[in-house]
Amino acid sequence: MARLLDGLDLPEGLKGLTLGQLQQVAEEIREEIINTVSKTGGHLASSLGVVELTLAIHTVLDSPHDKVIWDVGHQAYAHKILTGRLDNFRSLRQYGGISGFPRTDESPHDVYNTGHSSTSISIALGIAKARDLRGEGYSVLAVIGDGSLTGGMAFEALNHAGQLGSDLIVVLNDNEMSISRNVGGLASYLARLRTEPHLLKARLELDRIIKNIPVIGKDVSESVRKLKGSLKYLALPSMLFEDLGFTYLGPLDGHNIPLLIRTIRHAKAKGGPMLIHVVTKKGKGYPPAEADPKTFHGVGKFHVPSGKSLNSSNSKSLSEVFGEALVEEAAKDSRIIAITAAMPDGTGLSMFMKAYPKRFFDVGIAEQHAVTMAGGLASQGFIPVVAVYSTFLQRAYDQIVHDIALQNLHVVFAVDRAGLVGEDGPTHHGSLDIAYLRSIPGMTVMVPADEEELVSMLKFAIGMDGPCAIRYPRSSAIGSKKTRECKPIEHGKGVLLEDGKDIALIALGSMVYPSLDAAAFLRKEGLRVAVVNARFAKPVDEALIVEISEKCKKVLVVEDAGVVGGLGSAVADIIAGKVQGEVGFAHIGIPDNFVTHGPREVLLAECGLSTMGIVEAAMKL
Ligand SMILES: Cc1ncc(C[n+]2csc(CCOP(=O)(O)OP(=O)(O)O)c2C)c(N)n1
Repeated sequence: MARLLDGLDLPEGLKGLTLGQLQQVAEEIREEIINTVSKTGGHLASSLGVVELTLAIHTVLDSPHDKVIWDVGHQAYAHKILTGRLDNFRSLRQYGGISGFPRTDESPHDVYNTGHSSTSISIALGIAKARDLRGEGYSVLAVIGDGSLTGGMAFEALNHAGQLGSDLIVVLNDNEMSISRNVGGLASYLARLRTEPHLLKARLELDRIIKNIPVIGKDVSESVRKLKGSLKYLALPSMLFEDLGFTYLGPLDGHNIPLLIRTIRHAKAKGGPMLIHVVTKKGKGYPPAEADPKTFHGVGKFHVPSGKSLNSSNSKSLSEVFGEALVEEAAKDSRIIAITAAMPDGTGLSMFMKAYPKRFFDVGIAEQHAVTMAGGLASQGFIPVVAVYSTFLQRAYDQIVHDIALQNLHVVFAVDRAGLVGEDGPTHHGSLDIAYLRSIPGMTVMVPADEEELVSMLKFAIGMDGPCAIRYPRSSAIGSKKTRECKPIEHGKGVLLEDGKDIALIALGSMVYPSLDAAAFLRKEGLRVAVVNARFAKPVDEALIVEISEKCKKVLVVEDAGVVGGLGSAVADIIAGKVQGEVGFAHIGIPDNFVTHGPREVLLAECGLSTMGIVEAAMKL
């Protein structure tokens, strides 16, 4: 049967549909999302949860004249389908295909490039203010999840927006979940709003009565004091959003299309800062995702009828290797604490969470707080290990500098998903960490070549003093491909893996094995190639670099990190300042631009970071 979706002129076409037709479109969108994500992987559960909400938004608003901003943007698949990308949707997250996140270069309906959490209200407020300053008249609506609302920026923006009073609609999409179950006092507060709506309504009514009683000078009138002091008033849940200056509407069923349409219309007509609290089910409409929204938050390929993963690899991820090793260390040293910012599973810390619940903290999507809290713990003699993805640690830069390094505190940063991450694309690539960490005084930065080195570095980091980071990519343990014994880690020392005279390949982390392969290839061409595993991006092994540069006279640095400020810059400085005689130098890494999305291996090869890319760069040199 022909789909209604295919015949519509979207998004305008939604406006003339009956409720029954909108519900049919919702089902068709769900099917399209499930079928596509089962082949491409992606953020399934979050997107399924907002299908009705997205339909309601695009039925009421006139995008792109009206602006819709999706927080994180991982839930915007229905938005993409409804705004001109239905035909292309099957290319989701594929190299050359449409992105898994809103992209301004993909559609005028994507107002902002997003991927990191808790930014939507700030963006929306900025756009609303731009509109006001120009005297224009469009609506601005931000959709933010309850998980993303745990990020400090969201509160900073609510605080400011409430005061400015501009027309702005914030839709709080409350599904009780971040990636894992949402955490913190805010989650309990939202639960109370959800479960006791009658108490909330009573509070709102009383608040409105109080607001309408005249206040004389500095003194609050007698009746207000009486009302505020009454037991009834005190027993009611306070209205955080109203106190911040928003009009609160909700909680309402986020799958009820007519109710959503009515409420968004009302919010638009009323004006001022409006907060609509919708309650949705993550994974809605696909039983395996409803039953296990955590697994289906971000999935690889799966079998649609059963929901079973089609991922055939059974080797461990480096995150799991890290998590297991940390549990082992924690058994030996009770000072070890593990901290995550809403990613216990992604970072491999879920084992630790189960084994040592009292020494484990999920702080919510609050990387800044995670780092500074670690500083507080370290100042009292604990050894905090903060496991955060490279791209999200960017957010806590000042905290690393000011609250950790400047105090010379012993905090270990486990920097996961370093380098190119693949299908999530430019917002998620962890290409800047070497540069931003290397520039901090007193920081140690280690990069393991394989799982054994990762474990050794973790042990070493726990045993040392001062701030240190271990950065490792999104990849599996290389297992049987591993060809080398791991020599003990020495602070600031690299390892000469193969000696040679014609050219030295100085490789960092995941580039060590491809460099060994490239050296083997070049040797067949008659070149005597030295290969160094740099191990430390800071402090760099100066003595080894001077020695090998003077010997080989040609040096190629290979790293899966940004070329600006990466290991290559450090090596170039050493060669320029300390090495006698002429040395030919080249450096390959992630170029100075934002790399697109696609399979990690394809993106690495595009940057020249494959065995043959290294061979080519070496030959050129
Ligand atoms: C700064 C930052 N930290 C972590 C993440 C990883 N992340 C992506 S989505 C998500 C959970 C978001 O939860 P919520 O806002 O409730 O949306 P839901 O997926 O439940 O719809 C997290 C932690 C991120 N995108 N940005």
